[in-house]
Amino acid sequence: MLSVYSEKHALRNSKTELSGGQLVPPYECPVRAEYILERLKAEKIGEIIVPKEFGLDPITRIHDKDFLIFLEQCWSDWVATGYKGEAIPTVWPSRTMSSMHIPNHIEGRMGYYALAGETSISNGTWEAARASANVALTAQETIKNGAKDAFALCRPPGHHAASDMYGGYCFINNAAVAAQAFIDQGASRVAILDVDFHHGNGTQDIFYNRSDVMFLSLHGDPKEAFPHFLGYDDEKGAGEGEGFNFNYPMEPNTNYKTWGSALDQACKKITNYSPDALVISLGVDTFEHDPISFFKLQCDDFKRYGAKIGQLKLPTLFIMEGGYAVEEIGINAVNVLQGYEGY
Ligand code: SP5
Ligand code: ZN
Repeated sequence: MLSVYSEKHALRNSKTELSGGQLVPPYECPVRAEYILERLKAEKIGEIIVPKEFGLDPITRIHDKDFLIFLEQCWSDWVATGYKGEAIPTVWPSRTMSSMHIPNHIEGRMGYYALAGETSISNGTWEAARASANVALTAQETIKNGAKDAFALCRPPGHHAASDMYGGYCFINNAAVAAQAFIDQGASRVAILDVDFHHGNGTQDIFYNRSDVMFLSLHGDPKEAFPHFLGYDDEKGAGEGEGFNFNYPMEPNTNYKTWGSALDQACKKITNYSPDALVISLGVDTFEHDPISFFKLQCDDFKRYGAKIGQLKLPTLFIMEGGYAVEEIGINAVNVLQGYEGY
């Protein structure tokens, strides 16, 4: 399988994450991508290419233009105020406040566009996020041109980002941008299967009213896990999109037996939908030793579920999302690809 990787991911190197009331070194750190790259090479998964530049057009098919301008200018606006730390929001348009007006002050703009406060923005964040989207689009293009699958080693991840919201370590929704590219190139139906530990709230939100992109997510129950306010199993889609959104929330300590049968159910939905392409939001934070998650998948389980995805026999685009047990991140991510390929 061909992989796409950009060294520019390393420009996303913020020093702080707000976690448990402390500013800690971010879980979403550059070494994650480097370990995956190393494992791809060690296991000889296939050719590794650099991304092409696709510009902003395919990104604005998914994201609000003013949101993208905000992301681009956030760090310089923040620095211009004289603030010493990295850019984090401190205020939000909470339930009974107005989100009709976008403030001018950077503090207000941060809160307007942020869906969570753990994710600091700093120098290089925008450039890395753009490169990550180009990685996804380059891998997508190889499938459009006839490849049967590809792996986009995206960093930063994307599935929490909505049309005009960032957070959960995500800025541009790489999976949504790639799925939309398939549609814009003539696909009738695309399925996005999100196996990251966290609910793909951004992807769900983006396609919630559409029937041409089915979204299915297996994740930690939002009653207990980030992003806390979306991902319940009664969220089925709306309007045209009703019946095209499926959530499989699972409780703490879920093991592969339970997780794998949720995957089987999701796979049945995908088969019945008969999509032209399948996008996998591939997070490996379901691993038993992940530092911020609570599922109990073991290294070999990643191979097993890769094989199930392979049995769908669809053109398949793997997009890297989360996974924070960095020592094993390469093994677990590449195990999915090897299981998929029938090893
Ligand atoms: C792409 C992705 O996987 N994003 C995940 C973002 C989760 N951010 C908030 C996590 C809060 C977890 N708190 C647990 C702290 C353990 N010390
Ligand atoms: Zn995650």
